[in-house]
Amino acid sequence: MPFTSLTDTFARAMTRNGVVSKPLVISTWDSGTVANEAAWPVLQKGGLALDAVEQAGIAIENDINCCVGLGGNPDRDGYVTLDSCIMDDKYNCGSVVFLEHIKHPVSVARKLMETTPHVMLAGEGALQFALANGFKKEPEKLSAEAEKTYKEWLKKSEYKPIINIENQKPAGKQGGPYAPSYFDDGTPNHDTMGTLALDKAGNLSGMCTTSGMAFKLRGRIGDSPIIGAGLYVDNEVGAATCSGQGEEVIRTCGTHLVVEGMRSGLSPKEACKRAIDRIIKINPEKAKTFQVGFLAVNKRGDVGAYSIQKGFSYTITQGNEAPKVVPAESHFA
Ligand code: SD4
Repeated sequence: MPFTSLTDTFARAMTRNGVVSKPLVISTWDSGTVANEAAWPVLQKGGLALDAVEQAGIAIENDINCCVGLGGNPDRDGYVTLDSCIMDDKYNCGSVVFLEHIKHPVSVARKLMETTPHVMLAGEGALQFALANGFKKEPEKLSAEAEKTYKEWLKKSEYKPIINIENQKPAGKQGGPYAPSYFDDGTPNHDTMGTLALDKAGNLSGMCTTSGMAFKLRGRIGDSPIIGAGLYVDNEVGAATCSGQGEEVIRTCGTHLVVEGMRSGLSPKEACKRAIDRIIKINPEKAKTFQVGFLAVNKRGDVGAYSIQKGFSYTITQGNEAPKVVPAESHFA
């Protein structure tokens, strides 16, 4: 093995303070514990980062929560539509958007990545692909939690279907009548799961899975299934994922920006901060009304996060430690 490659391998295996930091897995939010617990056994056994992140996605899609999987909140017409993507250490990626009736969109995204030349499938075609590949069609039924939240939303939002929708103006803190940034009780309208893993061999992979913003306009796609927006993995440099208001992430190619920041020498946290600063700079007033949080890891296993508003967190699992929830620093206190 040539000297440079040995040095490189050595450098990649160590963090700055000399502690080996792989394998590791990080996921958005404190609900990342569920994801990490599913990913960790794969990594511990020396398995692939790709397998680990898929397991993370499956676990959270099985969970009933507001914002991921068929148990999540519906769009404004009452249908749950799912978005997910996955990316490995060789720039292979797969994505499904506006997928209905399928429990594990992350696995459909992986199937697409591994068995076709394509990167993205939408709606009816994505469903058709899933069914053709043995995924089961689940019945159209809201989880009890989602049904309750939806009924509540219908009452308070004085739902009026599709009348001059383009003319509707953002409404105060809600940031728009279709997909509120915050619910009336103050809880944020997001909890997308993004997971990044660095395996024993030093390779990175990531996935992102969501039911998107609750009560979104039917057919609306967020950042989560878009490569370079909700997820990006460059095995030479690092990987990033995010959660929050997808439109703001799409217009800045958020996670690609974070990874390029790391390529130019920034730490994961600095790179996340720079991407957040970019979003805020576009419209500092508007930035007060929504949340975006980035999460990143570099090839050495250094981890960092940064968000616009307080409250974003991530879960990290490494070594023999139990999953640890870490609050991210934010622009606004
Ligand atoms: C979206 N980014 O659809 C997603 C929502 C989200 O945590 O992050 N939820 O825009």
